[in-house]
Amino acid sequence: VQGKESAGVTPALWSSRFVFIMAAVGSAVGLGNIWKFPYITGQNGGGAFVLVYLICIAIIGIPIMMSEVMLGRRGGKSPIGTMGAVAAAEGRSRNWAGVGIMATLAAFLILSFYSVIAGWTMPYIVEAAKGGFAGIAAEDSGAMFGGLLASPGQLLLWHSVFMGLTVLVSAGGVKHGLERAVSWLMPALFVLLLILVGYAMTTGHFGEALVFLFRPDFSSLTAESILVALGHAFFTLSLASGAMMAYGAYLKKDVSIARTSFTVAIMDVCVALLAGLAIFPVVFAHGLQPGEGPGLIFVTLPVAFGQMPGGGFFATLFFVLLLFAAWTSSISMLESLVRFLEEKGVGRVKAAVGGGLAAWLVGITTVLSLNLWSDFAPLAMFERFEGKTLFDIYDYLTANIMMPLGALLTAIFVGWVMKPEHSAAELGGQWHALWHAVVRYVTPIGVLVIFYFNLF
Ligand code: ILE
Repeated sequence: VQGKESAGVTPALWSSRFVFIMAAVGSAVGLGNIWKFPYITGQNGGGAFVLVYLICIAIIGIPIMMSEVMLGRRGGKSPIGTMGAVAAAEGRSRNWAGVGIMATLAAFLILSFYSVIAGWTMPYIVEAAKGGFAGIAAEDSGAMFGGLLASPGQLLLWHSVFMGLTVLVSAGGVKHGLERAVSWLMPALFVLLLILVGYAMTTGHFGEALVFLFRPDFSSLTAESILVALGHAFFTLSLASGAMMAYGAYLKKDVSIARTSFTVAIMDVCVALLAGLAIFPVVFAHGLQPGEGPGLIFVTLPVAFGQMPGGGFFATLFFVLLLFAAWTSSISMLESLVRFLEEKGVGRVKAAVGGGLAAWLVGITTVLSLNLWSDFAPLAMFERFEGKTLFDIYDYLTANIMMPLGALLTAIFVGWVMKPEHSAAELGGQWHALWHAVVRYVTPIGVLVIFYFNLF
């Protein structure tokens, strides 16, 4: 099925395994690790949630990542094209392309709000560079963040800049630029997180944070928390959004998909845990609320930087790196749509601009749900969506419904529809049997059970 014949598209392959890992890590590591993981951990009670998240990554996320990269490499097209082509090659209905359509749609919706959140990093860079965090108290930091959210104009401005940056790279082709950017970005981010963790150790509340993050208290675990943990495993690894499938299409034949997927997942988890270790000691030291919500890192980190020697410098660097991490993720969210449009004969530049513009428009509704529309809960008639703004709904719909559903269908496809010889040809002997058993049974049953307990 190595069809690279699609209209005018000649994707260059990644030049090495290292480059693919960098691109995949660039996609995986983003706001999900540094912004979302800490705040949902705080909202869902800590340790037990973290444990479930780690289990979901290990037994559901990694096998699905292997599946998506494998399918992508086999199909060699956009996720929509790939699913249709691989299914047809198995003698099955091309309607399996629906899995690709849902992934592309999820990625589009995510991109729309991701860009708004990523935009927050830019006023923080400006503020940090001006030395605005020096000695800042927790209340003032909270007020500063509140001020940003209350301003639709500011949010729109930064959302527009961020979407522009995303389109810029996407239009030039992801391979170009990404290779070089990510290989220094990820190590730098890592080092900076370590410095932050080092600071967090001096707050006197590090032990408390360790207990919060790693001592499971199962009484705080609800069926919904488990679903959130599952959804986050997909979100943070960029699964069920076409990203890994699209990037897999550019992967050389001789690269081990299993080893590569492990590496990416481990790096992704490390960044998230480091972010948690950097943030929660500060939360406890300043009497902030772990369950504070999406503003958590934007309220806590300025306080930490404000007290650290050289804090202005480190804060600036941190928010710059966060911006870059979000950037290398957002371009992967646009990739499946752009590749699909390319296959339909639209030029890459047009496809990137068109896709980005549409996501930007939808993103405006997220901007508004943070202020003018903050009381607008369009699905309030359903108990589950009570008090949820449009932004909350996009987040819930993508991470908690579309991604688990997409992953479930992917598992069914590779576990039950695709012939094992075909997946073995891509995955190599060593891991194949274990992987196959997992995607056949563990993944589908796991996702179904979690869905079941959330519905009934
Ligand atoms: N995986 C990335 C993150 O965790 C993005 C998620 C692509 C949509 O931020």
